[in-house]
Amino acid sequence: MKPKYPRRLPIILAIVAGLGITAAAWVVSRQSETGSTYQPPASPSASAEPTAISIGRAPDMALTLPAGYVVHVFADSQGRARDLEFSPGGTLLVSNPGANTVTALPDKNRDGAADEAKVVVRGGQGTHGLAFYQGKLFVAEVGRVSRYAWNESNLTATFEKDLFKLPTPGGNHGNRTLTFGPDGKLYVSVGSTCNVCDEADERYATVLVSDSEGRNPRIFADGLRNAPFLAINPTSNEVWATEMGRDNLGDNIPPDEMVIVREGKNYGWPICYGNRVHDTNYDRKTYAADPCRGTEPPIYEVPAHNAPLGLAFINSKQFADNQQGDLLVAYHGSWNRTVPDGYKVVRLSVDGDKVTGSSDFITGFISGRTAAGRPVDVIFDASGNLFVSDDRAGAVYIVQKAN
Ligand SMILES: [Ca+2]
Ligand SMILES: [Ca+2]
Repeated sequence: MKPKYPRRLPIILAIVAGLGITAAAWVVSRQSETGSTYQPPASPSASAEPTAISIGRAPDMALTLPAGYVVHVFADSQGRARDLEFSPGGTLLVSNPGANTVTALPDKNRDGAADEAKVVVRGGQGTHGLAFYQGKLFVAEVGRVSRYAWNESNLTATFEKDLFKLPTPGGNHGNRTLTFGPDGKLYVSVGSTCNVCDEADERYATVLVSDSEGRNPRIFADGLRNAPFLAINPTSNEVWATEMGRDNLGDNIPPDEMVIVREGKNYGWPICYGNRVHDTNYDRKTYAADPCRGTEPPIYEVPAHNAPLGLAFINSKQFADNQQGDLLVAYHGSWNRTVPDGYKVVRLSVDGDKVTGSSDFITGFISGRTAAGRPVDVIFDASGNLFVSDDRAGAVYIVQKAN
């Protein structure tokens, strides 16, 4: 299509030259597509060029989203697709602890579907947690945190070193995750081995912290039965997490939780759950004072057994202004409930340190008692597209605002 105002191009190029080649190319391409005077964001990142609405196929199940959003399969045949992470150059990686692999899913032609699936890490035991820091890839297995050199142009990860060991065996909750704070601190979530028990190794049921080289790993917070995914709140720079309540107390207690993980705090497990409720089913001791009084309550109670996993703070032009800073959370779904519940992605309204409400964002992973999919992790790319992993369907979906 012929640009409407071709004489403007040299002027525009001169203006944007100081903003960098990426910005210039982006403005020119928007100009020639639309002929309009579209204003780019103030500082578009290298991978912020728009992605077309995905050419991927429809998911295996009929998913329902709010009006205007569409979902397609970005990649399939990914087995137990779990943790999602973007490389600094904008390549999506997904872990598969079933096969002990990390797979790169590049979309260089930006048609919203992975061009290929390239295994970049193979081996290990329970390969699950992914993070990038200063251009390096960090991987958490059941028993260790390791670092890899990352080559964006070849899509290769080369083992460099182990940072530190993690307690083994993993038991019931062996999927470790990790995230970096803006100050370079490395946080690692280590779930409990059991439903409810006293652990022999104090590193279980904690979030650990170390520096970015893995020096001096120590317990940051404890009493966390299984905080399966961590995310840094971009406003407060604090560590937010999902947290799974115990099983076998019936359909509706205890709640799962959203928590802010703070240094030195205890979150109650194994003797307390929910909002400082003493678990007298497990802990039969009597106390002079309430043993849960000094524990940290959740900031939000998720319905029992919904199994919240991955979480992402919304920072995407494809979401409304009043939803920026809210959370998207994947509810993996119940196994321990008479009527299955969860199996969806929700948006939690966030106001400062509080969650003020919940609304469904993606539903339809389950139909009756049959779940065709189970959402695990959620992540945005630089242009605000949302990606969701599904460890039952073995898929990664891309969610976009179509209008
Ligand atoms: Ca992730
Ligand atoms: Ca592609």
